[in-house]
Amino acid sequence: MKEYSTNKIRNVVLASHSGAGKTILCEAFLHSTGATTRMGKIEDGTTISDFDEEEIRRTISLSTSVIPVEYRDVKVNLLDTPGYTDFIGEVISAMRVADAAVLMVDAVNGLEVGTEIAMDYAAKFNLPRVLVINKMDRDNANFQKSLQSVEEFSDVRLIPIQLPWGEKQGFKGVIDLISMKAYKGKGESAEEIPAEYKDAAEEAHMKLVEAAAEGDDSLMEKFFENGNLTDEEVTSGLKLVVRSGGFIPVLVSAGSSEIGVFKLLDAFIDLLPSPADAQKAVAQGKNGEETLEPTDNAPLAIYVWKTTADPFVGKQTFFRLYSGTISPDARVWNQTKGIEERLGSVNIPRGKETLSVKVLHAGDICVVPKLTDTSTSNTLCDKAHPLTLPIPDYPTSLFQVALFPKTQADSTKMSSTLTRLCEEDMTLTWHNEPSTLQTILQGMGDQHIEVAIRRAESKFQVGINVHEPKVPYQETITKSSSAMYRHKKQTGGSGQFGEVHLKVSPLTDKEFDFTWDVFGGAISQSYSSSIQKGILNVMKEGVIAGYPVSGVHVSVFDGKEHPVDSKPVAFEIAGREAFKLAVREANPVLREPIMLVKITVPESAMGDIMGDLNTRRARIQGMETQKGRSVVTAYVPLAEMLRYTTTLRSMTGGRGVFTMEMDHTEVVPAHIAQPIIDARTKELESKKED
Ligand SMILES: Nc1nc2c(ncn2[C@@H]2O[C@H](COP(=O)(O)OP(=O)(O)OP(=O)(O)O)[C@@H](O)[C@H]2O)c(=O)[nH]1
Ligand SMILES: [Mg+2]
Repeated sequence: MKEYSTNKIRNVVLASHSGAGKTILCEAFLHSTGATTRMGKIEDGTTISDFDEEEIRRTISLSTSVIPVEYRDVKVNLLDTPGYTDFIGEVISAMRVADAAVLMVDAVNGLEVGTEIAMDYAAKFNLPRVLVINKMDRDNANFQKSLQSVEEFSDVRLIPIQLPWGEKQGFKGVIDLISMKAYKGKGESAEEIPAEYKDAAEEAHMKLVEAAAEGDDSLMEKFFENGNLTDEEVTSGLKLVVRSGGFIPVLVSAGSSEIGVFKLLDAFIDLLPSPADAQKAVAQGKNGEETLEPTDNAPLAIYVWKTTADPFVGKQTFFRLYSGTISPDARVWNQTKGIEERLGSVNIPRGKETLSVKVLHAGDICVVPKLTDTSTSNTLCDKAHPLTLPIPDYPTSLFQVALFPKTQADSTKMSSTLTRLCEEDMTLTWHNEPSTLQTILQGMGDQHIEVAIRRAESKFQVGINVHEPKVPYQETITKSSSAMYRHKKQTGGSGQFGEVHLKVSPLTDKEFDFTWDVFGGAISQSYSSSIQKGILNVMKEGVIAGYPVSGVHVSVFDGKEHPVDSKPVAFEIAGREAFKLAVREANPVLREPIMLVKITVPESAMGDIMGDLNTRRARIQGMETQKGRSVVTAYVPLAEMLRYTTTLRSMTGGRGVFTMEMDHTEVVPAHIAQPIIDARTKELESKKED
């Protein structure tokens, strides 16, 4: 691919609710600029952007693709993100490296929650924004209503710079309010605005000129003097107000019929900043913060925003070059990992394709193969000039599942596969839960998990079954109790004999304590470690419900031994059994993790949320409302929160979010504990029968 210098690049993230038409719009840009010879279709799985097997199967985007569009000697790197909320991590990573955001709404549906979330993130990243009202060709498309729905939500003013030329099946093209010309179809040539749109266009033009004048004091003066500005002045004023976040320009299109595409590209190129004049990135250097100059001769600074591992294609590392240049075979320093990496070829990604370049200039986005040790969010730089670029905050993934390998062969490959999948995705994590001995995968929602499991299967040939995870209950005792056990096997051969008397008492500040209180040498202290071993083994397995025992002090105070038949194993068994008996008599209970939960929802959903929390044994700690959003904090048992991600989403139409962290443990109420204990008793009995 052709080389593009810094000021000839635009890095633009496309973000919206699922289905607003981002992927097809990219397809339209590629087709209308001649990069492809035909438009791909979502339904046929033939788009450049959604090339992944799972994307094709589900007909939605699941990860961000880079679509470079070459137009007017500029390269617009479009980052086509997934709109489905489970994949918000992809949107965050893309926004991290974009200089501007194009937000989209479907002209029939108006503002939907996915676009609201995207708008919030774009504001958080301080990105200049434009809004595209797309699918103007659909039955029931309504420009004014869609615009209004966004205006009601947005803190930033919206200013149309185009009006639709017709609507629904009659959507012909766009009326450009800067040049005051009409553009049919793709927008190749200008014509007079049709008479019936003249008045509306005049009125909208004046509003636009006034908004543009706000960009600059000298423009404002001119505007007051003459009552108008030239096209160039309007564009330069708009550029400034868009960059300062003062206004969001509004455009219209119909991606699938390629209407308005050139005028969109014109707006991206004219109004959105190139890396040379975008907000500058800041990195942590040797002597504190350093502002990165987006030029070729500045010290090298690279942020890795995406990696993909594929056993066939190998590892691909996507990064943005913030400053400096790179060429094939360059050696770079991975500051995060403290290792040197050698880049092989340097390529521009376009969907799954990679187009090689000789030099990559500051500001560009590229992909390189085979950087085995570099992972997402790493910084690459010059070893002599170490830099670290900040990693954005990702939401904590709270949707958990327990994983079980389908076969023995799957079991040996499962953890390495999970590690690779999680390395690619900042919102996916896994761990082995010691208290339940389960392998836990955490993601943003059921779809996110499902996609990960399918990838494990199709890419890494690892079969995994998914279950609801066990709650990490703990068993503990609530009073002291003593018990004795005699283990005796003295028929034939070498015998076994050991007798242990012990006392268990509750311990609040520690998991376990053991004291040897045998007086007069009834049993030799040399058996102490065997007895302890027997006890610790039971503690792991549990006594009443199969969960680990904790908070117990054990005192061994008496016993008996046999001069010949006593041996360590006999005492291990006696210790184990005596402990079980003692625990059963010590009013054993289950304790459960109690989470501190913070739920943020639109105020109107508050009633439903509170009603639902009441059914979850929640203890409300606080409630406040600000700017139409309510925040509830509550203590809720983890057992009641396992599928809350899904519940909250359906109660709030996807507008609710929550966080939770383990706060303390509490005794499980008897009516809830009993069925758990009964189930375990049954399980043990059926094992005995086997
Ligand atoms: N009528 C009409 N349909 C469109 C237009 N653009 C896209 N579509 C259709 O709308 C559906 C969704 O389009 P996509 O491009 O996949 O939407 P997206 O925003 O990428 O969706 P996600 O990847 O899920 O976030 C597809 O069936 C498209 O064919 C348009 O301009 N007009
Ligand atoms: Mg898409």
